[in-house]
Amino acid sequence: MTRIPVLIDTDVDIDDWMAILYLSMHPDVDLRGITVTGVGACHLTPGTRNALNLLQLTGKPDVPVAKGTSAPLSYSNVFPTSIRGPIDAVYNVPLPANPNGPVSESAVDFLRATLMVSATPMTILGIGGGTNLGTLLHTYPDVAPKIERIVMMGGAVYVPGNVAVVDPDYTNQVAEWNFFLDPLGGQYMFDSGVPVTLIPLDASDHVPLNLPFYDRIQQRHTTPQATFIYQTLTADIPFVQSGSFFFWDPLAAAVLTDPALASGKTLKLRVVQELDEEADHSGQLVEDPDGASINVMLDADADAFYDLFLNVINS
Ligand SMILES: [Ca+2]
Repeated sequence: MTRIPVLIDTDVDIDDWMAILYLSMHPDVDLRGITVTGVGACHLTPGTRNALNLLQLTGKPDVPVAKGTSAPLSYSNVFPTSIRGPIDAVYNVPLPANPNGPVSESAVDFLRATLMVSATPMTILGIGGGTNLGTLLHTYPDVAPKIERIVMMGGAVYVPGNVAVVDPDYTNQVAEWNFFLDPLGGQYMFDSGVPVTLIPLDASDHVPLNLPFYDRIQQRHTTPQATFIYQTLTADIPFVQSGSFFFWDPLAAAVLTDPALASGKTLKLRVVQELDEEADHSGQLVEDPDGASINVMLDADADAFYDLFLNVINS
């Protein structure tokens, strides 16, 4: 079969590392580039370096990496510094150094140029929120027909959000981080007309990253990529034990290659833009008859995901 041409937009968090390595190893995927956002878990410069080094680890050092921005299109919410530091440092787990640097173009310019010259429409895995992708689609709507679809991790439709779980200083109980950090970027993606397959918390809540999974990867990590994932999970074993760690971005990556892993329905959604510091709903996804038609995954097959993920990263 023809391999799927894929671009990844990422905030290079621990689950992004797993999603990037999974797609880089999947036989049906042709990874064409990675764009990094500093509006998320990583800071922009270390995150870009880590993306390059992950490509070195997986034997694809020449896949281009482009730096995006560190500022969201709306508000100035940020991920907790206590988490960003260890993520920037990859928990001090060693990665081989990629001799290449990032491309000179910005993420948005790189995405536009890459999409426009592609002979066939490309698929984008959006695992870093809507800043880079929303800016691209709002500024250059002519790229929309060049995108087959966006598979995006983000949002919470019928389940609670995860913002205050991670940072109790925020009052928001209804948003998921990717939409919370840039509600406008997310809305721009929805407005673009590009088909979106959304993997919200409704789906990822079914796929915990817990000790039973950790035991499996502890027993079976036969490649440098699987060994790296095992080492990073070991480095953050309290998170694995916490009950609040899920396969957010890797599930989205796996749905990109194997859509039958998840199921859901088409909903008309918009992203709440208004910020209310006392009972904040910004970044919430709400159903709206005038909203964008989004293919929303609401359930996922955890056992099938675990088997697929472990098989790909160990092959
Ligand atoms: Ca992410």
